[in-house]
Amino acid sequence: KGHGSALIWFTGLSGSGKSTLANALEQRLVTLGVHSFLLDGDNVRLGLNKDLSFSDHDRVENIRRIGEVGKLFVSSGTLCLSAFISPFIADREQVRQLLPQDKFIEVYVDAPLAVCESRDPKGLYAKARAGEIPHFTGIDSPYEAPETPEIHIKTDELDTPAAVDAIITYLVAQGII
Ligand code: GGZ
Repeated sequence: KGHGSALIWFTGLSGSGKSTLANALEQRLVTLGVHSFLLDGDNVRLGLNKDLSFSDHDRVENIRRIGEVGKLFVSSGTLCLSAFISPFIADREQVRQLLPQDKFIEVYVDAPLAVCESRDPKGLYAKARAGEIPHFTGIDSPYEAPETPEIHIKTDELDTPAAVDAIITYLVAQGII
């Protein structure tokens, strides 16, 4: 069945649950017969953007390129999901400006730093605290939270299926799916 295209932009700290939520949403969309495509670190930072580091300068370029790729997917009619920390408000707003107003959906995947740090699925926070990973977001590199995201998910209060439900409800209400 037909559906609208859009760029669903997940932003949040490492360990906040962006990838988990984006993957769960992708699975749910499959069951609804909606074709989508997920841009994440696995398919972008290891490929298109493998020349980029985690300096502020390179993060800006990382997000700029992902925004342009997302725009291409949207212009092809795809529902595109993207899951990157994207720590800077200005960069996310620049991506928003690439798209028609109703086609950029910012999802703030919100968990307190202490919660992300306690999850530490890859042990990266421990390494960052030990000084082994410089410029780690939330430790010695900033994260600028969205002020007015389209969707705000507190992952320490809502389980993944409920969070997916909230996003699906929004997409239906907007007439996107
Ligand atoms: C933050 C880092 C860093 C530093 C490596 N700071 O939890 P993860 O491992 O799987 O997700 C993080 C990912 C962040 O890449 P993004 O492309 O999403 O970042 S940004 O949007 O800011 O460009 C983390 C890992 O890469 N990682 N070094 N210094 N996260």
